[in-house]
Amino acid sequence: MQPGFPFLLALLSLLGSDAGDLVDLTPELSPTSVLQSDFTSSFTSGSKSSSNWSASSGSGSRTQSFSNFTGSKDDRGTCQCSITLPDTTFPVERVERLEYRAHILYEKFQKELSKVKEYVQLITIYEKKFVNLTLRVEIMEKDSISYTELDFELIKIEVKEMEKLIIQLKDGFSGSSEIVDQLEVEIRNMTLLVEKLETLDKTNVLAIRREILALKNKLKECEASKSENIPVAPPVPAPGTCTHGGVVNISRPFIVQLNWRGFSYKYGAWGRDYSPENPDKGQYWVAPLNPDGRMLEYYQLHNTMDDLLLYRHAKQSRITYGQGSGTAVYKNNMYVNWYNTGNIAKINLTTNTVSVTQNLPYAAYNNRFSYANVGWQDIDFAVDESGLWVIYSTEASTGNMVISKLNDTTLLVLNTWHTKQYKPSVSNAFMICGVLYATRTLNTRTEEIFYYYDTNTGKEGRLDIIMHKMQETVQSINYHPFDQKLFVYNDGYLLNYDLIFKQEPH
Ligand SMILES: *[C@@H]1O[C@H](CO)[C@@H](O)[C@H](O)[C@H]1NC(C)=O
Ligand SMILES: *[C@@H]1O[C@H](CO)[C@@H](O)[C@H](O)[C@H]1NC(C)=O
Ligand SMILES: *[C@@H]1O[C@H](CO)[C@@H](O)[C@H](O)[C@H]1NC(C)=O
Ligand SMILES: *[C@@H]1O[C@H](CO)[C@@H](O)[C@H](O)[C@H]1NC(C)=O
Ligand SMILES: *[C@@H]1O[C@H](CO)[C@@H](O)[C@H](O)[C@H]1NC(C)=O
Ligand SMILES: *[C@@H]1O[C@H](CO)[C@@H](O)[C@H](O)[C@H]1NC(C)=O
Ligand SMILES: CC(=O)N[C@H]1CO[C@H](CO)[C@@H](O)[C@@H]1O
Repeated sequence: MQPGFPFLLALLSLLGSDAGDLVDLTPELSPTSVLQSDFTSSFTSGSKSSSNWSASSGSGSRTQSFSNFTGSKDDRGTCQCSITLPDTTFPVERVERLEYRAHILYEKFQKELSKVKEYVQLITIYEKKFVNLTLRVEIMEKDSISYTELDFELIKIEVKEMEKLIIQLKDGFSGSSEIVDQLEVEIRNMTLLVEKLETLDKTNVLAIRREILALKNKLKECEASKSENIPVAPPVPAPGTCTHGGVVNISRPFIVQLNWRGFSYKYGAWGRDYSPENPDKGQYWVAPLNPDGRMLEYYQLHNTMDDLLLYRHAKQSRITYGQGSGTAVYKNNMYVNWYNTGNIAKINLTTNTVSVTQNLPYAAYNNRFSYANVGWQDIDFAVDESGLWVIYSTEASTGNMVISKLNDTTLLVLNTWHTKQYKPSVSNAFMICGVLYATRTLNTRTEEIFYYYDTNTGKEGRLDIIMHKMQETVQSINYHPFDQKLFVYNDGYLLNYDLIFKQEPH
């Protein structure tokens, strides 16, 4: 007999259906007193509480105690002892079968026991995991911004796995176990909590994250396709160069400030000196006309844009012969139309003295062919990458725009181009890379760069680039080759525009 049998019995009964083998064993025990006594003897040695087992489980007259025996001494002094057994045939086979069954059951029990140990270990592990999960969920609950969708997904997967394991555990345990049940409830709770957290995502963190991700991907795609299409072209042409296909668009205006003389000085010009030798060192100049809209008398210079913005460190100068707002500055010299004449003058900005005057051949002047809505600008200077230009009209050109390249040292005309664009119907004009661009007024809020003349090719044509403005009238436009900006004097306000050039692969 196995000594662990009674324990096994007790345990198997706990395990429910697995103990079913024992149920049909029980009736076999009671009718056999011998079996009982045999059991009892073994019990007596191992377990005190079972010493009266045989007496209590008796049923009818056949049940007898093993203590019923008689002893005697024969005449030779030999002790004789005889035990009377009520059943004459001892069920050896049954006992052996029982022993075998007990053995099988014991092995089964050992297996179950090791399983239980395994489960206990698993449960410990999952309990730890659970604590970890709970902590994480608590952290997520506290800080609603820091959790991510991935966190949710991971926790969901883990909870799912644990649910599966718990179900397996339950199947393994045929009976019910409190720990397992509790764990199951907790896992259900966890699932609900995670779901609730997701739906409680009031700030739409997840949705926003998804959108950001989508946008990022779009950007990536865009960049990828961009780098496919244009492998080496720089985003903008290098400052001061002409490696582009001309102006294709213009930014909205940046309002720099009101001119230093004030709101009533609606006429004038401003810009930045350009010298190819020091392209980024040019001074900023502001030249408002007198309130008559004709005479240029005072102008100011600033070394930096900051100074200009703060109206500080200004160098103010006075001249007595300037006319109109067609002024330009190139290599530290200011170029103006000499008052009441068709002459042009060059003023050294360091000394504020006239260094050269020249007659501009055949140029119309004194409002003969000025710009639309702007008086006294029959002669308009322009500066681009290649140097100094002058835009005007002649009687011979019947008021159409004439472009001349000037020697900026001598103010002599180097070359002249005749356009088919009537100057008084143009609101203003500027030069970029040898191309004249002309604007016209669409309404009080917009101008249009509508015309170009390319002195490199002699070609002219239409454009339709919309140019927003702040006030009604554009008094002057000057271009700076290094900044690649337009400097616009707009009814007393100083505006800047960024130019967008056509990318030209070479
Ligand atoms: C055993 O049974 C007898 C008779 O039923 C009883 O008097 C006795 O107290 C019992 N002993 C134990 C240890 O239970
Ligand atoms: C939870 O477990 C992970 C590893 O599985 C660990 O990185 C993390 O720090 C744990 N969190 C807590 C709160 O214990
Ligand atoms: C499950 O959640 C309910 C309510 O949310 C709570 O009353 C219960 O104590 C939780 N059970 C466990 C085991 O955490
Ligand atoms: C020009 O630029 C403006 C923004 O400054 C933009 O809204 C417009 O669509 C552009 N036009 C063209 C034809 O690219
Ligand atoms: C301006 O005049 C000053 C003094 O005479 C001279 O040093 C300078 O070179 C002149 N600048 C230009 C651009 O001609
Ligand atoms: C401009 O004139 C000066 C003086 O005559 C001369 O030295 C220079 O080469 C001329 N420049 C051009 C571009 O013709
Ligand atoms: C206590 C008890 O059971 N005594 C029995 C012992 O055996 C004799 C004869 O076999 C019976 O007469 C007694 O009753």
